[in-house]
Amino acid sequence: MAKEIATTPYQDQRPGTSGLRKKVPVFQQRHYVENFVQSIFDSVEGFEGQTLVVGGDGRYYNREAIQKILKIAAANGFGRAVVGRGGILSTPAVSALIRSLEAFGGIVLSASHNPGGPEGDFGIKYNVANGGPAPEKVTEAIYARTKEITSFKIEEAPDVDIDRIGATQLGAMRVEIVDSVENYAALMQTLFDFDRIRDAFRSGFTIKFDAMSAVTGPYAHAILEGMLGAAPGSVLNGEPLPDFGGHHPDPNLVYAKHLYDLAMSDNAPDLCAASDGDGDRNLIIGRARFVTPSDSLAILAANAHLAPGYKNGIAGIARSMPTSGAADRVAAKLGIHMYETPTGWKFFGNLLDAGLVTICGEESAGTGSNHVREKDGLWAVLLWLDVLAARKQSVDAIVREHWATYGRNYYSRHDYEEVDSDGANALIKTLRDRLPSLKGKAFGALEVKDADDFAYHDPVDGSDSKNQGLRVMFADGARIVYRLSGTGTAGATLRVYIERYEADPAKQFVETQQALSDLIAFSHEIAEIERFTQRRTPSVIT
Ligand code: VG1
Ligand code: CO
Repeated sequence: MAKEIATTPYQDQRPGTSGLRKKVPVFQQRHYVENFVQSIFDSVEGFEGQTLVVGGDGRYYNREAIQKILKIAAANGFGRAVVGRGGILSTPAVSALIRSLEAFGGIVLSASHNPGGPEGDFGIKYNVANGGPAPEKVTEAIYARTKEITSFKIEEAPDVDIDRIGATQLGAMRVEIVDSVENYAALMQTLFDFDRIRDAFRSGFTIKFDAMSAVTGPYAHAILEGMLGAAPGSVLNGEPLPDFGGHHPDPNLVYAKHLYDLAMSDNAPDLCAASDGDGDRNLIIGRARFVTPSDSLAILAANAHLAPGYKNGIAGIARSMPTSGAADRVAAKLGIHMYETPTGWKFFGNLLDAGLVTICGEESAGTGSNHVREKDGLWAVLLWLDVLAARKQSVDAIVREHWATYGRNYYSRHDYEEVDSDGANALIKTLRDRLPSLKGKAFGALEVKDADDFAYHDPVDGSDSKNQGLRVMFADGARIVYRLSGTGTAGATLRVYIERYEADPAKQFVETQQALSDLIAFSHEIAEIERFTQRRTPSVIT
């Protein structure tokens, strides 16, 4: 029986860059999940009798949240819920399912690359019918609703058994438990030449893919080892654990250092790769060659036509503003348009839906295409594999050739994590006020050509997004960008993105931090980082 239960609103349920993310104990507060989920349903229309896809990355509290969501969805009038077995669905797999089932939307349970466990992070994100994260006007409506909500509807019924494939009834709603991997794997087969990749493995190509004890384990086992014949043991940490084995499931050079060390060692496989908690990010390291996410986007865009799914070429490329300009040079050469959007995948949805772009990417290790409306970690690995199999060259050789053709964008991101929020806000405010006076100013041999606060006008729906990051642009094309993270759950995280372009092939092999050292020093000076954050050095460098 559906019941209406009285509740008190919370004031802190504003979705960030990618959904609502908080510490687990915050979500465990009375009616915290119920309020947010009911607010989602209160903010959208027309789901009566429709399908909702539900799944998450398996982190602590995934199962409890799913039970609540199913009961609330049933009481609100959804006709069907489709859930990954055990509650497991990667973020791109949710997106793919929403699209193949023509569902009304979906709910993704994840805090992505943040640690899990009873004291770790949890998150809830709502995706719309195109399979992508809800646009800002929807997330803002949800937030407004959470501040006023006085009751929620919930089906009073025993928990659904989500571990057995099959269908059951929950009130008037049908619940279908489906295989977590099947639909996604079938989609991958339509995009890539599985025979060619299988041949490469048969001829001795080697891979190590680290699923970081998070959601991609089952996908990687089934696709890489199962369908493509990579050697057993190619997938590391392939079992999703509620606390990710106590690790930080963030595939970067800090949290996946063991993979980097392997790639640099004498026994390096041809390709080392990893994905994050919810399976939408990727890390690519060839033998002795780390590929920055910004370069990976550019290289994949330049080579996508080699894969069957993109054989007719790509319509355009989109990248988030802080992502390096490497992909811009590919777009220019291909004669296609390049779109620069604010951080977060939700800004790519309209461009993809309108057919303006085929490939999108972010410097934070997210790459994807029009096959879904989320970034997709395994997709990026498979596209790399297909390109490597087609070109029969090493990762290193492909990267070097790319730089020789297009030039190299030296790029690094410096994160100052969990700094004092007031200090971080003051830093941004002070710098924002100072931007006009920076123009024309010299820093060493570099002169500031322009400085602004990035704003985006969506060419498809005409919406505007302001205050998306402070940009200091130098005359030679170098750039420093400052913004505050919208995914953290403690204090504030200052992200500083530093970039310089080098056209001369003879100067393309300097160590990155070295190549950027003067800009790094200016990044401290320009924003007075130490004064506002009490930090001299970043906590994470990617
Ligand atoms: C970060 C990244 C951003 C990414 C977002 C979600 O956001 O910078 O590029 O889209 O995480 O990724 P922020 O606001 O903390 O900089 V994930 O893998 O959490 O879904
Ligand atoms: Co993620």
